[in-house]
Amino acid sequence: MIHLIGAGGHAKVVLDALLEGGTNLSGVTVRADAPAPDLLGLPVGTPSVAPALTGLSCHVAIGAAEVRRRLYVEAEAAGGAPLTVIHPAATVSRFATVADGAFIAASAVVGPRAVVGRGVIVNHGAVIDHDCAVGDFSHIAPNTSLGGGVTVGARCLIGAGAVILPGVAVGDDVTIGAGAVVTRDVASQQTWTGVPAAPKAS
Ligand code: JB2
Repeated sequence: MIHLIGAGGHAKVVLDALLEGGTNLSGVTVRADAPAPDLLGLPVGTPSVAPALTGLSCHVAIGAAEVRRRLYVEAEAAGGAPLTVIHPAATVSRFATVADGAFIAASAVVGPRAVVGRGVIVNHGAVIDHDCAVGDFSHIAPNTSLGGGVTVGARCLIGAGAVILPGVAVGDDVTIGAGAVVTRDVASQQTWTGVPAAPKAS
């Protein structure tokens, strides 16, 4: 039995991956104040308080890192077990490590000795090359490319189409703009954009 938490855009992508993998869902929770969701035409429950989740595998399908982190904490407190979801059309090396609650989308590639942290999103077409490490609750957006040995900290957003050159280290809580090319290390809590990427002027 699987319990999906969230019913927005990202939930559709995760649900699609689950269904492609032959999974049946036990339920979907959304915020009580959320508008009626269109979740691929499936019925969606709307409990305002998390139901008892004992014995259920749970996946938090929400893009915002802090919300995703918090809801995993709540789900585990309610007895749920974080579930990793990997689309059957993703390519994940048998020598890679993917932690609990992560999501790997269709056409993503995770190379050998790469480590994908808890609750990470590796979105469509993203490439995580060999020996990379992606920290907990980060989001690697569609069509990004992380060269070999790249490290990305926790709760980062690596924007769509960004490229991070091999061996570069990115800190925690970093945002990299879409299409940026990161050629050198990025300290925590910074936003970098452009080609080559540089700190965004505030
Ligand atoms: O506290 C919460 C909560 N906050 C938001 N509790 C619960 N149970 N659910 C919460 N949500 C739910 O997250 C909302 O009710 C809604 O179902 C969902 C957010 O949907 P939205 O479509 O706004 O965002 P998303 O996180 O599904 O997708 C974003 O991130 C993806 C990675 C979008 O930017 C997508 O385009 C992107 N691909």
